[in-house]
Amino acid sequence: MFSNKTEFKELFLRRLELLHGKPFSDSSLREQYETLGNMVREYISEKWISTNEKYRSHHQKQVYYLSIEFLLGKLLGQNLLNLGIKDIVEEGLSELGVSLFDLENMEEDAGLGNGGLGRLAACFLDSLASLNLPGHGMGIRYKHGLFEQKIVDGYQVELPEQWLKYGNVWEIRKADEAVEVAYWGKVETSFENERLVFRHVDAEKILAVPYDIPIAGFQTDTVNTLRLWSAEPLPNVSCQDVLKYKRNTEIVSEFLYPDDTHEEGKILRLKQQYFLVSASLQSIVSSYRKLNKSMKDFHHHVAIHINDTHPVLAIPELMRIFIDQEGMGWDEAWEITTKTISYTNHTTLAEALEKWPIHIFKPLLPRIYMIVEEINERFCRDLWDIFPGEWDRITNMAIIAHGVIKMAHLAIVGSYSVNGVAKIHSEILKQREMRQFFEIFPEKFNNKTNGITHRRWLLKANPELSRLITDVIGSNWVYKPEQLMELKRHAYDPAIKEKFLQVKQTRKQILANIIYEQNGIKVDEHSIFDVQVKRLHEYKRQLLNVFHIMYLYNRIKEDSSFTIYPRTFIFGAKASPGYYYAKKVIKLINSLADKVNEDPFVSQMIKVIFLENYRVSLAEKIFPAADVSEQISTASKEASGTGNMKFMMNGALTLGTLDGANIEILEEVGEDNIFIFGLKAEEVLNYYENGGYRSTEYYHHDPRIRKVIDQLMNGFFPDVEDEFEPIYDSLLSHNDQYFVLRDFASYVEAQEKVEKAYQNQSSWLEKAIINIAHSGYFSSDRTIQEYAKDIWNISPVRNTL
Ligand code: NBG
Repeated sequence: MFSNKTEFKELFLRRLELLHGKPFSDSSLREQYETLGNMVREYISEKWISTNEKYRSHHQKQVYYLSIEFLLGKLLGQNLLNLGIKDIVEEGLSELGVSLFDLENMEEDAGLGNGGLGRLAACFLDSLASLNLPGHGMGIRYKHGLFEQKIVDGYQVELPEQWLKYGNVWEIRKADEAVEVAYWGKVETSFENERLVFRHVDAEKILAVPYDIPIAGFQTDTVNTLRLWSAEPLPNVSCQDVLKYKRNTEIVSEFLYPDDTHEEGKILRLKQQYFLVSASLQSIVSSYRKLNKSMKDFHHHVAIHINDTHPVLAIPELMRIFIDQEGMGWDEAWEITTKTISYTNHTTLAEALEKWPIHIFKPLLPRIYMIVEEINERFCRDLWDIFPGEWDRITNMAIIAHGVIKMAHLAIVGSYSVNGVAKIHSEILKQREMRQFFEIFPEKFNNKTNGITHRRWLLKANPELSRLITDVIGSNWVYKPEQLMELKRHAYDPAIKEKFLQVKQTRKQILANIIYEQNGIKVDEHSIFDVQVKRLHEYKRQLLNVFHIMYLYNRIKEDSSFTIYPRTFIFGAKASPGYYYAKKVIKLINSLADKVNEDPFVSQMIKVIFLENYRVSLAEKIFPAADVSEQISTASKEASGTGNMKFMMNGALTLGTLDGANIEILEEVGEDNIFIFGLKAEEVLNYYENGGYRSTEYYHHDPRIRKVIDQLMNGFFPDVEDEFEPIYDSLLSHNDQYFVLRDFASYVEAQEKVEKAYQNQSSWLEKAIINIAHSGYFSSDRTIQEYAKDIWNISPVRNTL
């Protein structure tokens, strides 16, 4: 297409005229963005086609990663970087008087996810393609991704997100590959040709139309596919109320559920889950059929991964296809299904473990329900053989019991691999949450510690730091992130430390400018940037962070000689719209921000910033600027965390509990280069099991805590009256389920250590560089290589044009 900037410019001008019917001089930024986006997609197309041909002709085993969320962010910048054409494009545009930066800003974030789980899926896609691994994503093309957050008077207000308002240059609609998905109706059973035949009749059918997005690997010709399904009415459907049918159909892919932990018992959610699964499996099976191979060999050519339990209906759906469409018997279908499907668990929070009431499930998915019932019966029979007479155990482990279907049980029984996402999380699964399953299927359980793509979170997000690293250790780390370890030798070199400091200052200044633009507050770029960005949830304990800031405020007010090193506390968090308590915490952060920032004396030492609408593109500005990474969840609750890895890779030091991947960060960097505090997971779990914690004791015995908690209610925050009563009650009347009071003293102490450590700038810089050096382990390339080898059994295929 183009191989230098002159060719690029010519083509760009011509394409712009063809696409928009006007000369460049009259074109808008949006039109220029669309032109560039289309050019880049076409640039990718040739590689895309040849990658697919290669996979097909080599009969390569391929993996399909089914996920209800893909939190992609913006694609233009990453595509330019991965294709290695960023410089040509940037220079060419600049000669035309256009800034690439401005064009990148025209793109909307593809926010088809809530938080860590969805972003992990996006990082995995980047790693699969960059490692030349045949792996594709399948998800839902929500018309509205995660809501846009506005802060009005300190409260979160949700606006519908509109990423498709101007279309999406990256996708290709494949109308001829649309499939039908059937709901409701009933199942008719008959005996034909000596076998039972099941027919799903009187169903309401909808059309699933695929939109394919190319996923280009980094400096390779491999281009994989992310297939997103959109729900549409079937043409020519005859029904009484066509408008209602259209509405019922389109709503299936209209909204992403804005809840990353609580399960909403909504029929629509179940409809979405089956929509994703049924459409994806039909399309996988139909492309397998084109290989002319026997269905008996399906699992040798196809691996299907389910990202958490949301796509677990893949198990009964694959059974349905094998039995009802391919004419297989149960045993054979079951054998192939359970050799095809693997499952990742992402949480042990009880409220997040999906359970569907039979009275919702059965009428909506009658044939699928029959299959789940059969799976359950056979499983319970097997259990009876192993544990005769142990009714309680069998009821506990059953897939269907007490009127609900337990999706995690179905996932474990129907897949060959079950993994957690950090060492401690996988251990908790084996030893506690899923212990009874581990006892009978020990071989299924394994750990795959999460990772992040260094291409987005370092190369793209922090070009300044990336250049510095390359100056110091050469560019091999870009291809092999574990080689970041080479940096460690240079951690004590004063000249390099100085350069690192300059980069950090540059990035802090960039974020300070954004803060000023968005919040109208000037922050000191030489203060410690102490950051907590993640979904708002009680277990993540933004409240602990808030209490520490309130405590500092009180100290400064009480004692005029008390001083601290200047700090800017930065928050970013969306609360699920129905999560009442989390929204109270957002209001509290904003009330505190006003109190602190408006105080002429206190604000010389501390500032509190709440950045609204936290999302991937904003995150790319935040991580590079952070000094301190707040990872302060109640131990045992955060399955892994991935933000912790992004901070580390950008040279921030972790202040955290021994939870999730924090533990592995500690193992990597050593205790001198991280700040650990608080209860350990064992201790927390022990309290839950045996009792023994009384939050009021901490309230009465620690005056610092008492003062802070009283301030929630005593008018300290003007004009909010009893706004924070639910928080107050949860801590004192409901015994503080997340141990905020219990960990307070230890947190304050750790914060004091952070402050002291920061003031020894030279040693702080060493610690920061050591963190970057060790962050290679947390590249999703490492994670994906482990999945590829241990779970999926797939190997790289190099596509050369
Ligand atoms: C989240 C966990 C995080 C973890 C991500 C990715 C869910 C259900 N789980 O700790 O809370 O990092 O998954 O594995 O969203």
